[in-house]
Amino acid sequence: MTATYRLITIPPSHYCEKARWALELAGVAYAEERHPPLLHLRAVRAAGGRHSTPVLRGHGVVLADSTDILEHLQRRHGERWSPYPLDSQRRLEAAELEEVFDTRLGPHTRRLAYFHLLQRRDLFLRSVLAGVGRGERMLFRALGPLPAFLMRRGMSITADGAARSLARVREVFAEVGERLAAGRPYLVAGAFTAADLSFAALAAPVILPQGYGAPLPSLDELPAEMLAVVEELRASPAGEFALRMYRDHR
Ligand SMILES: N[C@@H](CCC(=O)N[C@@H](CS)C(=O)NCC(=O)O)C(=O)O
Repeated sequence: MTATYRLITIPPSHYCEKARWALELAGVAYAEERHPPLLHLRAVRAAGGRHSTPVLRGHGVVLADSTDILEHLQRRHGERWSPYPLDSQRRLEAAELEEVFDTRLGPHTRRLAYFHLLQRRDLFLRSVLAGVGRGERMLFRALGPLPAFLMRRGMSITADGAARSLARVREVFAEVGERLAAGRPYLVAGAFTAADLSFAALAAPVILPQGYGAPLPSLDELPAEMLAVVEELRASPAGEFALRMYRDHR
């Protein structure tokens, strides 16, 4: 297959994972171009994006948001997998849940994970530099503590911020758990949709599932405090659900 799409990413980014996973389910060929945080800006702008990853470019489109990418896949490549149900009520439900996870879950799992990872330079570098080109790898290392400083400032990554984020994550996990309590296998209707994919991908930084599309730390190398969080969330009904989505659909 010829890769006619380019996907600009930050390797461990869970919004990028959302796009990668969807592209793969849709059976669409793409070439991923990985950049570390901050150094991603030049590549994002050159590809026609604003400041964030993922950016998907090709076939005459530039899409700078993960949800826009899923909607595009539905419109143009929906034969193998349809992210949104065809029934309009269910479609709305899936899109609303996706938005909830994009806005109320993603920023908090990210802040929580970075809070712990930034205290372990070895784990942090391995994760953000995975698959990055040699020049940017060297430059990122040469910048020393500056990227971590700017990331902490840009995302308010502090102990208080991480504690608030953990509370937000627990809230969304509880809501998802309640939704699944009726014994339903998926969040909307009887099929795997954008809602399930978004939840699992955006929960991934605190669940650390097998099959994630970029290297994440393994459980046995996590700082004790982060391990406790991951174990708690994995054991919840929503955490078990996210792990199952990875097992069955990734
Ligand atoms: N709503 C966006 C959010 C994407 C996002 O927050 N991406 C992060 C990586 S996890 C990013 O690129 N942050 C760097 C920046 O915004 O400068 C989407 O769904 O694509």
